[in-house]
Amino acid sequence: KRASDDGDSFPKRPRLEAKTDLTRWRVKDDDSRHTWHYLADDKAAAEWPQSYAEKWYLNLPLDLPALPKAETPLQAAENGLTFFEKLQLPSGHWGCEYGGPMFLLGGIVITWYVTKTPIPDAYATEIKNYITARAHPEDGGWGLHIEGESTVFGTAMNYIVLRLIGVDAEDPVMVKARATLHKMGGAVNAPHWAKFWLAVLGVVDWDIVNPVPPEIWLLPDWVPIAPWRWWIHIRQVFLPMGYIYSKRWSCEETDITRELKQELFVQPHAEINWASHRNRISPIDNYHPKSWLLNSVNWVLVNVYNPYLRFNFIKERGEKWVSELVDMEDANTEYACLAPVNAPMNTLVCYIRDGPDAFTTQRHIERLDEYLWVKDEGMLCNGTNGVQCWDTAFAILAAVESGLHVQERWKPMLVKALEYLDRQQIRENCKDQEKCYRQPRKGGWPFSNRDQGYGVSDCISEALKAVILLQKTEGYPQLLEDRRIFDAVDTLLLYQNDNGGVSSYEARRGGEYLEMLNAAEVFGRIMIEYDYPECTTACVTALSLFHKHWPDYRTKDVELFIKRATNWIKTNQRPDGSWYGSWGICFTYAGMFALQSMAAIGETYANSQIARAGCDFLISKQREDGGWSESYRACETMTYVEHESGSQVVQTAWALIGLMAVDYPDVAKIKKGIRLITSRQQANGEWLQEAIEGVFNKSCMISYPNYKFTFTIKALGMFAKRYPDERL
Ligand code: LAN
Repeated sequence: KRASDDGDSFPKRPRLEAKTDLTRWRVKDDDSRHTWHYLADDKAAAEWPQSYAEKWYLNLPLDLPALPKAETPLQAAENGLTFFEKLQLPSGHWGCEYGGPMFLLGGIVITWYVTKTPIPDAYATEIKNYITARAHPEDGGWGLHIEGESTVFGTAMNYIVLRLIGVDAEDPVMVKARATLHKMGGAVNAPHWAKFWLAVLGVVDWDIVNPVPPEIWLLPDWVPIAPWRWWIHIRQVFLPMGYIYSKRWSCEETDITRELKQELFVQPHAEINWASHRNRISPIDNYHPKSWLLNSVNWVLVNVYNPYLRFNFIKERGEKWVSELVDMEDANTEYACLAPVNAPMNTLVCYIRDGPDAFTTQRHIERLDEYLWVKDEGMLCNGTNGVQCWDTAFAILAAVESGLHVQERWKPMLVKALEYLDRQQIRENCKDQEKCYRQPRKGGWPFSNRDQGYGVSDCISEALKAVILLQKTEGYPQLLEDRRIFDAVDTLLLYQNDNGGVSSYEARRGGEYLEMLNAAEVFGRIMIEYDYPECTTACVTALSLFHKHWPDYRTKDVELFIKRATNWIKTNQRPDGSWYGSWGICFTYAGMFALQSMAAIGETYANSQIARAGCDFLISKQREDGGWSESYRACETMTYVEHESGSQVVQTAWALIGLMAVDYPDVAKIKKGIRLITSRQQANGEWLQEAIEGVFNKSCMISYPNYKFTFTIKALGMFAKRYPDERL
């Protein structure tokens, strides 16, 4: 009898059930390293009861009593906070699903499969359920993100995931998806990143993958296209990809991969001329077609460099340097990695290089679990290893904005949140930071948690504001001494670009010409850091607050930063008064931030043309019911688009915060928006999930489930502070 269905060295395939018992799922909060556990054993389940937060993530009934009906906006904020407090996790932060992208799970599941990692039955069952629930209702395929139309990328990757976890090829879900995949020309029409994973799995030949030479990392730093200049997410993906590409490593053939070879293509597998499909891509996937330059470079690499010039010593030097950089990324992130695209790739590098039992490989495999999340629809892959610091900072800011932080009632929750941010501040720079092309991070905060270890301009800013505001309030512990606040400021000041704008993870290092080398096809504007009104504003407001309390620390640098940043915000305003947002949807999100920048330098509706135009734009989009309702389509089309399902609480809160920040004078209009928010509040204080809130790379949507608390409460609190006598 065989030990497994795929050959002796493979673990047994998971057993798929129709569903798991959602009341048995628990999330372990190891100082915000989240892992999901299925407690099949009754005793274990009884000893570890499900918390409100877990029930809420899983959409199970919370059975909370109705709160006294809010008569004022402040009471509505308090009711909201009463509910939100129940979702705080033991380590003091707030967790959430962070789904949306539909191209991430494939990397993880393929990596599990090829590294022969057993997949727990409960995981496999809920992965099957999530992917099935998210199949396109008409054609049964999958898109780049949950709201998108089917693409070869999404369909091929999710089809493979389902097959690898044991779904039968003749299951109706698979039959329908396969028909859609075939209609789009089959997997040979997949974009580069999918072709890479298909080659790893051994279902295509490496000749179909456009070159990713690790030698590019040997270019001297002064070369304008050297990889250290690329946006961090692109360079950290191309790094491990280059190693694996260079090794042309593929998994041995198994029953499933043999079957996949028949299922994924419209041509007979044996007859496919792989090299001839290298540049084939379905038009739906081809968001950013490769430039003539990149196509020419690829041609030279494939036809001249690889066969004639790629001497072993160059190849080996490239591999060695890339392998060292992979190790540095692993060391700098405790094997968590930057995001779920490079995490499985680095895992695979360690597996290929160090073997299955090595610490590096095993540690990676453990940490991959932190990208997974369970909700009522099933198990998905989050866009990062969480939203911990980001959401926790906004939670504090919402409470402070409402003035609730001074009440004893809220101190325990807020002190826990402050202690969390205290522990999550990054305390050291990366070891040999110049060598691995990292900018100083000491004093910064990450988007998720400290293990991940990447400071982001606006994550540092929001966390810094939260810490300062609480620590400057009587009765709060002084956890961060001044030196640590200064460290944060020193790090923050490094993020400004030459034109005054601020980017995300690093200051810009290369020119826009680098987009000519964008090989990913599915995303636009990813090769370098750009300027963002959101990130720029967060820095402005944080530095302004800091400056108020420590006017003597680096006075000139701080003032100049603010001046240059707000000047950039002004030039970034569009003729209609709006700002385009890159990380939330879209003009509403960016408008809120940009107007806060204006407020920080004393520019208001009364005295500033910019602020007035910004307000007028927002007001022109207010709906009859008082709310706002921008759709994710606005991000793609770069024009304001209304959401088909009407006003959204998060959108409404964003618009109101922007308007109130610059003292928009017509209270009646603001009050109408506030009424919309309170009318949607449930008796237990919560707000229900509405349309998706976030975006990246213009085309990919992503969920921020906690925004419906943090921003609504903030808007209510701001209103209550400004108009204390207004009743609902
Ligand atoms: C995020 C999430 C947070 C976001 C904000 C802090 C909101 C923003 O203001 C700055 C940029 C940042 C940190 C950001 C960058 C890109 C991320 C990490 C994401 C949108 C979450 C997922 C995305 C990442 C690139 C997904 C993996 C995909 C690849 C193309 C590598």
